[in-house]
Amino acid sequence: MVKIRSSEITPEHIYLSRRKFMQGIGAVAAGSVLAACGVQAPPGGISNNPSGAADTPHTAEPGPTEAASDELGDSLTTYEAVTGYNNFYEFSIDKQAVAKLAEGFQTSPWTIEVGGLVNNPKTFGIEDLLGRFTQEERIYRMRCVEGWSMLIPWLGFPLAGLLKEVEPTSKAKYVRFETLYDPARLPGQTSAWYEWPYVEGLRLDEAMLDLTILSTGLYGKELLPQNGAPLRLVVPWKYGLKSIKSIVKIDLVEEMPTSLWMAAAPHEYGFYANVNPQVPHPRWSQSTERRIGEFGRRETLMFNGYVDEVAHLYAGMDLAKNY
Ligand SMILES: Nc1nc2c(c(=O)[nH]1)N[C@H]1C(S)=C(S)[C@@H](COP(=O)(O)O)O[C@H]1N2
Ligand SMILES: [Mo]
Repeated sequence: MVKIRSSEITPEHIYLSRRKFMQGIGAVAAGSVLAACGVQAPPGGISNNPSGAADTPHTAEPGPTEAASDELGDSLTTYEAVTGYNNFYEFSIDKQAVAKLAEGFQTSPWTIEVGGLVNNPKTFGIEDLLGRFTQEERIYRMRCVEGWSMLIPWLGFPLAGLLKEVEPTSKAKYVRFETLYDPARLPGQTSAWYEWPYVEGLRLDEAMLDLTILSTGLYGKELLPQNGAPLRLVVPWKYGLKSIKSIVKIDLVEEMPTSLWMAAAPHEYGFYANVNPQVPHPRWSQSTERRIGEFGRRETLMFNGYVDEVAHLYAGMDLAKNY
C-alpha cells in the first residue's frame, strides 16, 4: 500500500465550478445552444433557460470561464495550448499537428450506443445528451502519463447520470468505452502499431463518482475535434490516457476491459493508471511534471490532487501492483 503523505492531501474545500449551462434544450442545434448559453450563464449558476424553451442561437464569441484558477490557486492553461497541444493518435502522434489534421472532422450526426449488462440499452444522439443533461463547468487538472499537465475548464455532465438511465444490472462491474473506428476519417487508425479502435475502461464505482464526467466542451465553447468532440471522458485523478475521446460506444461489462495502452505495452500500462508520483513509469519517474505554460517542473500530486475524493476507492490495494 502506498502511503499518502499529508503534504499531498488537497485542501478541504475543493473548488469545482458548477456553473450550470443549460437544461432541456429544444430543437435548436446543440452546438449553437451550448455556445449561446456559455455567453449568457449568470454568475453563480442555474440554467439561463429555466422554461426549457429553445433560445435563439447566438453566434457571439462564447465567454470564457468566470474562474481563473483551481482550488489550489493555479491558473488555467491557455485556450490556445488546450486546443493546440493534443494527444489524439487517430490523427497524429505529433501533438502540435493534431489540431490542423482534425479540422473539419465531422461530429454531426453522432450517436453513442450504451449497452451491455443493462436493463435499458439505448442509443443517444449527441443532441439528446446535450438536451437531457445539464452541462456544468468543471475545472480539472489533467496530467499526461508523459509528464506534462494542464488546468482545463471543461463543460460536461457526470457519467453517473447517463449510466443510471440505462440501469446497469448487478452483473456489471466495469464500463468499457470505444472511440469511433473509421480509418478514412481517422487516418492514424491505419497505423499497425496499435489495436484500433481506442478502448478505455473504468471500474463501475470509479465511473459512478461525481468527479467522472463526459465532456462536451471547454472554456465555455463547444469541444473541438482535437479535444475529442463531440463527447469525451474526463477522469481527472487518472493519467490523461484514460480520458478517451470521440466516444461512440459505452458498454457495461463483467470483466476488466483491456485498453489500447494495456494491449500495446502491458508492462508499462495497467488498467488503473491513477496519477501516482511514487510509482514510476518503467522508463521515467512520475514524481514531477511540466505544467504547460510554466517554466521548470512542479511536484506531481497523489491522485493528481484528488485524494479526498478518490482514495477510498483504492483502500487496501497495492497501487504499485495495480498500476
Ligand atoms: N481516442 C483517443 N483518446 C485519447 C487519446 C488518443 O490518442 N485517442 N490520447 C489520450 C491522452 S494520452 C491524453 S494525455 C489526452 C489528451 O487530451 P487533450 O488533447 O484534450 O488535452 O487524451 C487521451 N484520449
Ligand atoms: Mo497522455
